[in-house]
Amino acid sequence: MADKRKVWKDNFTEWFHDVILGAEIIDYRYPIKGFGVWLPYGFKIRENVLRLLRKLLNDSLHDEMLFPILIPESLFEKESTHIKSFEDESFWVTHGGTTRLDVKLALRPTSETVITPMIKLWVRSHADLPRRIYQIGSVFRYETKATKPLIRIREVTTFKEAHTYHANHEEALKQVEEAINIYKQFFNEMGLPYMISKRPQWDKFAGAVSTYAFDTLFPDGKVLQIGTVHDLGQNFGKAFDVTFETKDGRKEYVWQTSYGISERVIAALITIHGDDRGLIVPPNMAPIQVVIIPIPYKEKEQDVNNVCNTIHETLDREGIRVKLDDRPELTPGSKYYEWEQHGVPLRIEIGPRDVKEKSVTFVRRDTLERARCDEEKVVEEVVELLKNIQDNLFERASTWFKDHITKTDDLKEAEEKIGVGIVEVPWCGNEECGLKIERLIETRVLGTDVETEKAINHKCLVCENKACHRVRLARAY
Ligand code: P5A
Ligand code: ZN
Repeated sequence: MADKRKVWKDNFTEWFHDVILGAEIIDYRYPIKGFGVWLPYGFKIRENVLRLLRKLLNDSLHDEMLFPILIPESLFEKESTHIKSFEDESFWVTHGGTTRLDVKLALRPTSETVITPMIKLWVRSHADLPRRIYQIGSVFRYETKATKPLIRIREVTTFKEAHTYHANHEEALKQVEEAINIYKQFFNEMGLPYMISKRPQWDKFAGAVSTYAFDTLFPDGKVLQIGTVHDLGQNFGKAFDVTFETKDGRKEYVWQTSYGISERVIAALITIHGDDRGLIVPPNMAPIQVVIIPIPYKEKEQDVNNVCNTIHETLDREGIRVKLDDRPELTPGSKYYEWEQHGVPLRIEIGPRDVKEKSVTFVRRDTLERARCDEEKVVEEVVELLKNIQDNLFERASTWFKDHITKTDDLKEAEEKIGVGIVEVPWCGNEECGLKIERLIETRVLGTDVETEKAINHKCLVCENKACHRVRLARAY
């Protein structure tokens, strides 16, 4: 199916900037690069996203906590791979007032080195494990690549990070699986298509044994990493000397995982569902699910307004997030424009004909189709339509996503398809070949499929030796 969204696709960057300001999501004109202000409408979307995340985590035995924002250099540098990667990417506090500090303090870019030393105080024996905690707050990364609204920012204001501690590696690996399942549910509810790849060794999280990443695809053919799950092994346990007593009285280092999500998922929500008119917010996440717009006609104003008020009350009572836009100074047309741009999934129009026929008119934001129903059936119809819109958005996005994945054994075809989407090619598994292909066709190796990581009967695209995987390639944000 051809995509009718033209501006969205051909001029994606401009489209994205227009939408986040036009729909009042976030304003990055604050005079520090990569720092922004959540606007009221964006804040409400963020709240809905976080409500879902909190529910999924609380229901699976995670405890929400809050840790300090500063890390003394002496702690931060304990895990050597971790500090190597994050040292240059951190903001550092060097002074208290005008006095130079004895120990520099980093603004946390992530909190492994904040939480692990505290776990050392709390965990004594296997009976204290497992422990699953998470926090939601700001982290700071002095990103060197160009910053991008919601996508690559320097104050990540919506960083949900989970950290778990276990008595053995099997249990930690089970937690990795559990985390992947939690994120699958999360993205399904958001209506976002994704693929999960085991990142190659040279692109894993600093300090991790393995990294599993969720990637989604943008209209410009580039992938965006929208979440990661890491098996940290005992790397931090050893660096921070966190031991516990096992069942048979031995001392062992603790096993860890961590997984994180940021406002990038809101960038994905905006981008993947939007169209040439602006945002389309899936009903599950929409601050306003239904907007009612009166179409007053001379002498019928009072009747129209009465019906609008009744319907507003009826829907509100049912727990539907509904708004009646009765601003008298604006024309219905300018209201349509505004709420379409803000992505309200369903619009109800009520005019003199509707009043007379005791009916209401619907316009759905995803397809722009119109429909009518009896006034007394309005609740059932709204519930049904919202569900329909939610499902349709996910399906449309998933189809588009699948249509942009190409499997090929041919280097030339891989090169052609790489600017359009994701390409899967046979790979021998050697780092050298992986890095070579990244240079050869200007791409990124996303990694291998976690579920079908079995041997295949093909030749590596680079060295022509036997391939053991299909590896995914794409240009990436
Ligand atoms: C897991 C949580 C971590 O930091 N420590 C705690 C682990 N992993 S991560 O991959 O480095 O980050 C998790 C997710 O955060 C998003 N992200 C960002 N979003 C916006 N701007 C940034 N500068 C930024 N950096 C990371 C990514 O989605 C990443 O997967
Ligand atoms: Zn090879």
